[in-house]
Amino acid sequence: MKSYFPLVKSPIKYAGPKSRDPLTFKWFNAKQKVRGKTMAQHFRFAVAYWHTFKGGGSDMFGPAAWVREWNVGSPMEAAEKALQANFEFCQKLGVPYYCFHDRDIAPEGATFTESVKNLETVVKQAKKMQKDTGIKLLWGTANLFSNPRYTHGAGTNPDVQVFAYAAAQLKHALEATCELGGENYVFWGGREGYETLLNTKYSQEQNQFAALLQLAVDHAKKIGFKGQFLIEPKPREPSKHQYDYDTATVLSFLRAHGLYDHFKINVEANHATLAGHTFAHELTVAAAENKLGSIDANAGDVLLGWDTDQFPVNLYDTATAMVAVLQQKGGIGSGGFNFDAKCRRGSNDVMDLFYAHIGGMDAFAKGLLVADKILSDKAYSQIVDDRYATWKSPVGKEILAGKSSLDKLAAFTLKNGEPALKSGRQELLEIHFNDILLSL
Ligand code: XUL
Ligand code: CO
Repeated sequence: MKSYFPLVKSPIKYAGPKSRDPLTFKWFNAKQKVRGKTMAQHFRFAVAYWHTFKGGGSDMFGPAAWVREWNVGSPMEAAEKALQANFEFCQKLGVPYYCFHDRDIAPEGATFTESVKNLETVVKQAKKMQKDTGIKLLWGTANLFSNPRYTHGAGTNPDVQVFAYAAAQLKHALEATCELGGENYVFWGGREGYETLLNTKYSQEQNQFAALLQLAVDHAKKIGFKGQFLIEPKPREPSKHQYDYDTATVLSFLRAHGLYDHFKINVEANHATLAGHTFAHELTVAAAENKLGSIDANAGDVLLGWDTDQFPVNLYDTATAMVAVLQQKGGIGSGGFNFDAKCRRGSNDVMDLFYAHIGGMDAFAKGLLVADKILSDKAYSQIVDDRYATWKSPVGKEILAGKSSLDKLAAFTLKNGEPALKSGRQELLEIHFNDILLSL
């Protein structure tokens, strides 16, 4: 069979931090145990199909610019070649999962029937390749945003016929995910938002979106899909305002619509920053409710400010992110880390795909090691614990147990007077953090 990556002769291996060979891992050591789990188990890395095999380096000032050997022939021929490239790439990179939108793996046809047929054909091919290679599907999703029919949204479209079309597409994407043993199914809001409130019935659209999610939950039951449903928040792009703004918004939406038990969050780093949060903030909010389901581990560019979907290289960001991830008991469960990232337009060589993924995996592996050290560092945790020490006193315990009253606290305040001013020790903690990061 044709090789699309002939320069990578054998799977990428761990060679340790001293290695200068760019086709080795310096930090990601699949078998190395951290907190009782191997790195492979912590990360469950996945390759994002859309950027890696369907991306062409396009940006808002220019169309696709990359020549890819798998992107030739009829749309269905190209689809099969891209699949082959995907499985070769995952195997050589040593990544156990991939993830896709329905329209990444199979082209949209001239009619709905043709689109369904295309998807079914490709799913059969993918199933065989999964069996041959052992590479698995982390998650599937439906592209309910690229086709012009979804301009005004999919689930939140004011036209019920578009809603029905989206639901029909979702049905087949969910069934494809189920057929391929996908471990999760993702909803990213795409165009589920508004451009102007002048033409928008806000609560009607919220109810519609909840109805779409409920239909998916019902259908999963019907077809025996046992995977985890995930929602990926994003505040804007392409819409001016997207309903799944951030993790806190999504969790409250799920609660309000009786969907809370069926969904977890897929946190994306670049979406967090678009929402004015750090990546670690979004992970922390999700993990606080044991709702951290999976991660799109990319990065934005502070100077550009839009969703640039870059590979992560900033060790401070990966370390603070992993501190947040490790807060969730049991880790990310059936989820994993995909990069949802693309090489820059200028990085047009297929080898850049390897460098980018290796760099991202290493950055997160190093982040995990740093996070583990931070969380086990007594000097560090003592400073944080000391800040909250007074909550262990009788008055603190009584408040948290719901047994206090404003009268009691007024009496307490009369007796104790003005609280002492205490330092938050931010700078000291920042020094500790860097000491650990640099010492590893
Ligand atoms: C878009 C984005 C999507 C989702 C999957 O910003 O992040 O690619 O990850 O639909
Ligand atoms: Co994403």
